[in-house]
Amino acid sequence: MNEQAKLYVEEFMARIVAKNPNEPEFHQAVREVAESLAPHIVASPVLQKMKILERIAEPERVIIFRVPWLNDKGEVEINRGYRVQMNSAIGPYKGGIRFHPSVNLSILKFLAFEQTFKNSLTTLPMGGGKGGSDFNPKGKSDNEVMRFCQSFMTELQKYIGHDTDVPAGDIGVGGREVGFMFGQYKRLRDEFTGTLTGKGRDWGGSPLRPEATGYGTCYFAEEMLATRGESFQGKTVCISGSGNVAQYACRKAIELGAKVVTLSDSTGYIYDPEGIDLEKWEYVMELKNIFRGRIREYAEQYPSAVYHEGQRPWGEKCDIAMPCATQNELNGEEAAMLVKNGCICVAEGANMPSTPEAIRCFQENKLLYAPGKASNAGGVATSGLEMCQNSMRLTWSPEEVDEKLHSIMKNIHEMCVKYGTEEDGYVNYVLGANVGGFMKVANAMLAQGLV
Ligand code: NDP
Ligand code: 2IT
Repeated sequence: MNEQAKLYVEEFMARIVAKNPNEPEFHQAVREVAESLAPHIVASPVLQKMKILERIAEPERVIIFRVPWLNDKGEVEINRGYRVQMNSAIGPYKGGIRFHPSVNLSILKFLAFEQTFKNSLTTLPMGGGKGGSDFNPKGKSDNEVMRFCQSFMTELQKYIGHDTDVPAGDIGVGGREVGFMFGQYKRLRDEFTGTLTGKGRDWGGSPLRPEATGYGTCYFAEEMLATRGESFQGKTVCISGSGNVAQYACRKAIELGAKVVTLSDSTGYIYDPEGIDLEKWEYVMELKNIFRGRIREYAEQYPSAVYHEGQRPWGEKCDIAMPCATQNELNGEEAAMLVKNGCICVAEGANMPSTPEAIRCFQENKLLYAPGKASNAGGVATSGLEMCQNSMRLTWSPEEVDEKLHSIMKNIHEMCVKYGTEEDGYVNYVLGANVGGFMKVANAMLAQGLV
C-alpha cells in the first residue's frame, strides 16, 4: 500500500472510531475492508467525492426495541431486539438473526457490514442487514423460546417484508426459531410470503438451506485446494463449533474423503483421532439438534475421542482448518500453531473468526486462506434461491439447488482470483473478496444518487 493509501485508511478509521465509539468488532471489520479498498479509492476521484465507503459504513437504519416476555414461572423477562439495515443499493436488506447473550450493536453492525459485501459476491440481488437479541436460548423450554420469538416478531414485523428486509438464521436461530417467527409474522401481517428464509421444507423453505453454509464452505475450499493440485481426499480437518455450519461442513468434508478430527462448543473441544464417520456424525446431529446437548457427551459416547475442557482445537495437527463457531475464535498464536503443524488451507464457515493477527500469519506463510464473506456465502446465496422460489411459488429439487450453490461458490472463487491475485501469483482472498464485493455496491450507489 502506498503512503497516500495508508494515510487514507488512518484518517478514515479515525473518523469511524470517533463516530462509533466502543464498537471494536465493527472497527475491526471496517478496517479490513478499508485497507483492501484504499488503493482503489485514492485512485478514484468519484469514489472519494461521493464518499462511497463512508456511506457504506453508515447503516441506512438501525432499529432497537424492547422485547418483553413471560418465562415458564410466569415472571417478566426483558431483552433487547435489534435490526441493522445496512445497505439496500443492490436489493432488499438480507441477513440473519442472532440470539446470544453477547449480542450488541457492535457485533450486529460488523455482521451487517460484512453481509453487504458477501451478498454482493453471491451475484444475487440482496442488500445487507443483520439483527438479533441478547436473548439466550440455552436452557429455555420450547414454550419460552416461542413466547420470546413471538414478542420479538411483534415489533420487528413493522420493519421487514419480502421486498424490504428478509431475515434468516444465525447463531442461536435455526429451524425452530424461524418457524416461530414466521408463524407470528404471518398472523400479524396476514400474508404468506418469503419474508423469512430458512423455513421448513413443507412451508416454503428451500431444499438444502440447512446444509448450504457448511457445504458451500467445503465447495469453496475445494476450489482453493484445486489451485494447488490438492483436494479433501485423505486430508485431516479440524472444525470448530458444532452448530449448523460446523455440522454440515463436517458432513461434506467426510463425503469428500477427508478425516474430520475435531468439533467444539463454547466450553471445549473433542479430538477423535479415528475421525468422525457418518455414524458418529448422525449421533452429533441428534445430540445437538434434538437433545440440545453439549459436545463433551461425544467423548462419553465414543472412547476413541478425548474432550478438552475450556480449549479450542487449533493446537491439533491438520491439513485444513475450518473455524465454524464465532468471531475472533482463532488468534495469532493459534494461527502460528496451525502453520507449524503443516496446515495448508483455512476456510472460514463463521463470520470473522480469525483475528487480524491470525490473518496476517496465514498470508505471510502463503496459506490458502478464505475470509468468511467469500467462503461462507453459500448460506445466504441459498436464502436468495429460497426467495426466488417463494416469489415464483414453486420449489426446485435438492439437485437443482445444489448445482446452483456449487456454481455460485465457484463463481465467488473466480472473483477472488480475479481481484486478489498478487504479483507473485499468491491469491489474497481477502483483497479479492473485498474488492469484488465492493464494485457492484459502489456502482449501484453512484447510479442511485445521494440516498
Ligand atoms: P449455531 O448456533 O448453530 O452454532 C454455533 C456454534 O458456535 C455452537 O457450537 C456454539 O457453542 C459455538 N459458539 C457460539 N458462540 C460462541 C462463543 N462465543 N465462543 C465459542 N463458541 C461459540 O450457529 P451457526 O452454526 O449458524 O453459526 C456459526 C457461525 O457461522 C457464526 O459466526 C455465524 O455468523 C456464521 N454463519 C452462519 C450462517 C448460517 O446460515 N447459519 C451463514 C454464514 C455464516 P455453544 O453451543 O456452546 O454456544
Ligand atoms: O451470516 C450469514 O450469511 C447468515 N447468517 C445467513 C444469512 C441469510 O440471510 O441466510
